[in-house]
Amino acid sequence: MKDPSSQQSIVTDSEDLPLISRARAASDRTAIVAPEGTFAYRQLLEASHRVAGSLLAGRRDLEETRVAYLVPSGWHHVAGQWGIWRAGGIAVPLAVSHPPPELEYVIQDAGAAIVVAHPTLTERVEPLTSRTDARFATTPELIDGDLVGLPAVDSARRALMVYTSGTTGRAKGVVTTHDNIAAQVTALLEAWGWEPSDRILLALPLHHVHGIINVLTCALWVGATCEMIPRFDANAVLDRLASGELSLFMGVPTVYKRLIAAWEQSPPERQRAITDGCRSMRLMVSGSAALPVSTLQRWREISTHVLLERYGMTEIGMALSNPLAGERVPGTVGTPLPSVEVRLVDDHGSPIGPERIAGEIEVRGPTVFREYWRRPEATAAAFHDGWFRTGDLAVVEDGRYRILGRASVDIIKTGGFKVSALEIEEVLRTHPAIAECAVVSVPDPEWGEQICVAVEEVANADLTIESLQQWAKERLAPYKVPRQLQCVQTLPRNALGKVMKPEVAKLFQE
Ligand code: MLC
Ligand code: AMP
Repeated sequence: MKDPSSQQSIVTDSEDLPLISRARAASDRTAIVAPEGTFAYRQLLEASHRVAGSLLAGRRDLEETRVAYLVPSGWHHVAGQWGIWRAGGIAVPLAVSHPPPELEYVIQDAGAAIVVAHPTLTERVEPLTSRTDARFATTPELIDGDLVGLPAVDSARRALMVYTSGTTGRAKGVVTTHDNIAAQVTALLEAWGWEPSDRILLALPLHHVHGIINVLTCALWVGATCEMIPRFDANAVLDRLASGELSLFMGVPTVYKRLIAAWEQSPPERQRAITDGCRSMRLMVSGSAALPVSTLQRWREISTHVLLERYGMTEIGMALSNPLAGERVPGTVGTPLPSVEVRLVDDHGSPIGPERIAGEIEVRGPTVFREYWRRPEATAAAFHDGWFRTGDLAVVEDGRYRILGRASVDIIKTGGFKVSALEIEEVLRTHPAIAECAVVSVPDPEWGEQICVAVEEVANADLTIESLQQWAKERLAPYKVPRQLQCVQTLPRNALGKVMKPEVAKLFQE
């Protein structure tokens, strides 16, 4: 591997994505602090240039080739992601927590022509590429590439594809362009007052926008420092908060629940150090799922911070946010971010005028994604008069939005991850003991919602939650695995034979 700190001059290339030109201006500042070491912007520019050279392998431009990459949060991840962009490719992040069938689905659906893995994850993903024509490469090989001329990448081009679950079919690739990403990032930089002097800890996964956009890309866009840990660990995060070296932190509500629990288990001296460290920070943000007011209050006692809650979605980046300065009202998600238009509509799609009437949130503006990958019908159905239909219900109170829930019972948010009940059912129906099943969620203090499944068994089956979980873990992401099982004679159905999900949910609430 080439020494990433080498001073060798970088071959000038013609591309000028803002992220890259801004990084040039930040040259000697620290970009990344990761398990592999500490890296300046200059080193990130060089490493990603080499990655781009390797990916190009003699071509002038990847021309929106999908490059799927399975790389833990850290230096190789960032160098890889930037390298894909600089070579003109579309970055398709794979989740390090996913079992092979989920990875294979994304690789195939995206039509990835190149699959990249960190050496520690080669075994999980390389066999999958042998079943497609995809080229396989490891990150050290890529970072060892040559400094060749790079293509001019137009910012209107597709940049990123994040897979997200919906109410129909399997997960869809949400395609955002470089322009979309720029709009999403600059809205947050302005609203949350990002500065080059900021230092943020990234403890979220890098296959979703919360980690990719709000934390990593915002930090690197502004010339700030992003500290990366390979996976969330409450005590490791508390140690960093206690250091007093961070200025920003962002997490989902489950992360704050975990931090509260770990703080409560700490000796008084450590508790004081954590509180002091937090006091010296300028902002802590929560999002991706509803923040319970009790969590906000407890974290305020511990950290002195009123968490800034905001609302967003993979397709639109962030849309609504409580203010950086000014009152943050618990239970609300504030007002539209810069450049984002938000409205509420009724069941007929008509905009709702007066306050205090609930409606579906629709969003318009430069932050909104381009398309679902290779699904023109689903893309068309997601828009209404040029507005993106979020499927979330809200009400406006005193000018601030309050999220009420989702229009569909089949969308579940657990630990900040969105999952589709229908997608889980499809997989569970292939279990030999399951004749029919219905997946629902119940409220859960730690995870927000917990996944439950009611099952009609085949004759003489003896299904247990343990055996089902073991089976499901090999096929589904860990956060999609059901936590409770009820075996029933027949699922509750209406006169048309449709399973009544609210009745199923009652089986688990009793
Ligand atoms: C994991 N476990 C769960 C679970 N997830 N149990 C119930 N419900 C879930 N959802 C179990 C595992 O099976 C395992 O059990 C144990 O918990 C530890 O698993 P883990 O994978 O190590 O979990 P952990 O790292 O502790 O995860 C907690 C977490 C994680 C909060 C760090 O859920 C997380 O990273 N969430 C963030 C998701 C996110 O980034 N969402 C943003 C989407 S974008 P066992 O028995 O096997 O030990 C978006 C837009 C926006 O929403 O607005 O931001
Ligand atoms: P995802 O599709 O994974 O990007 O998740 C987006 C969904 O998360 C939204 O459609 C909402 O349902 C939910 N969400 C995000 N932020 C919040 C929030 N602050 N409060 C309630 N729900 C939220």
